[in-house]
Amino acid sequence: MERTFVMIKPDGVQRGLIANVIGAIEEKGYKLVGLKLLQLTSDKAAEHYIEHKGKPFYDSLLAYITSGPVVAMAWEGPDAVKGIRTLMGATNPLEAAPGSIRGRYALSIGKNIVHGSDSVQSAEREIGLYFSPKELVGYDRGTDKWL
Ligand code: D4T
Repeated sequence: MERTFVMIKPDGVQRGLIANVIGAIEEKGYKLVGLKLLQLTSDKAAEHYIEHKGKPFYDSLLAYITSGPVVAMAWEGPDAVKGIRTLMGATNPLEAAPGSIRGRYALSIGKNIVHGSDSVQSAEREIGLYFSPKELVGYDRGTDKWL
């Protein structure tokens, strides 16, 4: 069982896609274990995207991700990191599979609706950036045995 971090970025919130993104992940079978709406500060955004510091798109990435509220979430399920990345589609919406979240809703790499952790280590780091342990809620669902 794995946990992963997912963020609905400012364009996803502004375009009214919160329910669609949550629905896509929930319908697939993953379990929501943490959820909050927040406005990122520059410091928090820099911490989140530390691996991209110095890249050509870094400044615009920080401006974009702090441009409005985001939805931060932790999701749980078997192979959740890889499975949810697949559900989101490729980073560049032009290459994202048509039925994926980015394939359905996004047009450009600079406004690609969602973020999902790219490894188990990143997931642990990112969940820790946004949630304290007591804000994560583990629970059983009656449907778990059907997945
Ligand atoms: P995130 O982190 O948003 O889920 O994206 P990915 O994990 O799929 O992709 P990434 O880390 O390589 O990129 C982070 C973020 O930067 C934007 N970006 C990326 C951009 O605006 N221009 C670019 O050339 C790249 C590579 C999009 C996602």
